[in-house]
Amino acid sequence: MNDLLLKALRCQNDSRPPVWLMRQAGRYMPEYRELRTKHALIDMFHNPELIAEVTKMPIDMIGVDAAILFSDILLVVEALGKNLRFEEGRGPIISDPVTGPADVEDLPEPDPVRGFYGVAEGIKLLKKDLDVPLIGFAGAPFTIASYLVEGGSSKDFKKTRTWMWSDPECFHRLLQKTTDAIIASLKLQIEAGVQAIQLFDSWAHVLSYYDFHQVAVPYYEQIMAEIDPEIPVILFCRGSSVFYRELAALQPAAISLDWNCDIGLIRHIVPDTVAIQGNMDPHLLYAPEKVIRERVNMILDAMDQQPGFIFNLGHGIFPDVTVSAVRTVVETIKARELV
Ligand code: 1CP
Repeated sequence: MNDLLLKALRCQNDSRPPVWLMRQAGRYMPEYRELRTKHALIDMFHNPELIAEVTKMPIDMIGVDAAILFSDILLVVEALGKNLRFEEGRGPIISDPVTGPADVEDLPEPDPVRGFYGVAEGIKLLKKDLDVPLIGFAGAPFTIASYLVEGGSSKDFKKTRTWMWSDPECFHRLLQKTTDAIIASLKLQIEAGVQAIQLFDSWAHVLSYYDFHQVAVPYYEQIMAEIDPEIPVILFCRGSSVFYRELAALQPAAISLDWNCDIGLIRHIVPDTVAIQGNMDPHLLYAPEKVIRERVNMILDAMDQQPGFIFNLGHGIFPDVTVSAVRTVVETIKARELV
């Protein structure tokens, strides 16, 4: 069993750093695209065999040190009784968005099985033959609430921001119901066997510093308090270059940094009981191989001998990068001499 990730999450890794990559299972892989010609995305997220097959793809093909469950942060809206579909070229669509106070009151008690049917079975299948740790995940409340309010992806988050400022009490009730559903979904994944959790606050960077403290931090805290303390939690938010102190103060196992900051400097500021994950610019996967190698090595040099370091990108892999660029990243890390 390759336990580099779990060791690094305890800040006790004494060999080369582990590497996994956000969105490591996805459209940049021809094998994945081939599967997608046969199945609708939403069906794949509920099919245990396909969940296991896609989760394993990057382990076999890229050689990463951890698997992340093939699932989606948006399945949780189904646990809240909402209708979710993914449309080619448009992304996720929630056909019955939350439009006002009455809709918030009408949200049912979360039923994780409604959103995550097939997921626990998929995790159990994976646990039988994975030789790397399996990471489960959820979206953070603000990010999920924004999809519920906007009905899908948004560029300006106008409805979400307007609501947050005009009726904060009701917006917090929505965040609370979302949080309850997220906690239920994480418990389902942990019971089925995931060994670590990452929380994705993909849209946190649209928040002002003040609003981040109002609508993000208290809910991260609640989620962390509710899940099994034995399971390490990685906090990821876009904007972590600015918000890293707030993330580290919650004492998660790790914080995941975006690419706008000096990772070595942040390592010296954040307590050494909190591991650091990151932080290569995902756009560098479009760069020539030589440049990719140089930039990977720069991060490795900055984090040399750090027992709590996990190599990752600052955000997910784009769908149009080449498999060979992704392999170059992993190979460069694995080629580093063991200390
Ligand atoms: O074939 C396709 O078109 C699928 C694209 C795809 C994939 C591969 C979607 C649609 N979801 C996923 C899987 C997925 N989503 C994973 C597991 C795979 C892996 O990481 O290896 C994970 C962790 C996610 C998480 C996710 N989904 C996030 C958070 C991470 C991030 O990138 O910030 C978000 C924001 C989503 C929403 C989502 N899922 C899919 C789309 C098109 C979107 C919308 C993104 C947007 O609003 O811009």
